[in-house]
Amino acid sequence: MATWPARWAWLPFTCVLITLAVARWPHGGSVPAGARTGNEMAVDADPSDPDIDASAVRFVGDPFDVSTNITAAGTPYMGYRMSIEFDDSILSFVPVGSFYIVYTELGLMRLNAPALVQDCDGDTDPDVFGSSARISGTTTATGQANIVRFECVGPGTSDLHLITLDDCPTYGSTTAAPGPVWLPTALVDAAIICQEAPPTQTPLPGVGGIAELPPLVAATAEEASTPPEGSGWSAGDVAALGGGLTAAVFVAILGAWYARRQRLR
Ligand SMILES: [Ca+2]
Ligand SMILES: [Ca+2]
Repeated sequence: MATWPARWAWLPFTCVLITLAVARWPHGGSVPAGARTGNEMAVDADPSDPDIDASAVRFVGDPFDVSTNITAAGTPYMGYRMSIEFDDSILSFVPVGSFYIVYTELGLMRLNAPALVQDCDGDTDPDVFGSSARISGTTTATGQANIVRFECVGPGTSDLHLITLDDCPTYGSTTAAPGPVWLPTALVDAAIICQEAPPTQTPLPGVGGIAELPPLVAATAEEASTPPEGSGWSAGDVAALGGGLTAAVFVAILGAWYARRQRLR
C-alpha cells in the first residue's frame, strides 16, 4: 500500500482552508445592489433624518440645510467632489464656518476645500462646489458627507442638481480613487419648494386683570353679547365692569376732594 509522502502532509489542511474561503466569498444575491453597481452620491433635501428626501418645503426668509450623501460605495474611494446647481431666483447660498459648508469627515475624509460658488457648466445658474479626501488610503463609508445651507428668497421650486463630469470636467460631481482616478458615480438630485411664510399671529391685548379678550372682530352682535361657555362673563360684562370701576374711582376722588374743600372753609 502506497503511503502519503510526509512532505505533502500540509496539502489536505490547505484544501480545507481554500474551500472555506470560497464558501465565504460573496455571491450573487448576498451582495447589496449598491455594492455591485458602484458608487452613488445623492442630495438629501432634509438632513434631519438619514433617509434621502427627494424634496422639502421651506419658507421664504428661513435658512435651511441640505446634505450631500455618499449612498453607495461598491468601489472604495479616497475622496469626492460635488457641484450643486440651484436657481438663484428662488434660493441663495448661505456660507457657514471657515469652509462655507460643513464637512462631516465621513470615512476620515479631512482634506477639505472651501466652498466655491461659480457656474462650472456655463448655463448661468450658480453651482456650489466642494470637495474632500482622505490623507491616504480608501474607504467604503456611506452617509452624510457635507451640509450645505441655503435660504429661500422667493416662492417657487428649485432643483438641487448635481453637475455631472460630462457637463463640467473640472468640477463635476464624482467619487475618486487615489491618483485621482474618477470612479463611475451615479448622481441623485433633490428639489426645494419655497413658499411665502404664513402671516404672524398677533395676540390681542389683555384688559385689566383679564388675560385676553375673546375674538370679537368677526363676531356678530349676538355672539359678542353671549357669555363664553362656563366663564359667566361676556366681553360686554368685562367692558362694563372696567368702565364702572373707573367711574366709581373718579366719583370717590371727586367726593373726597369736595369734602376736604368744605372742611377748609
Ligand atoms: Ca433625509
Ligand atoms: Ca450652472
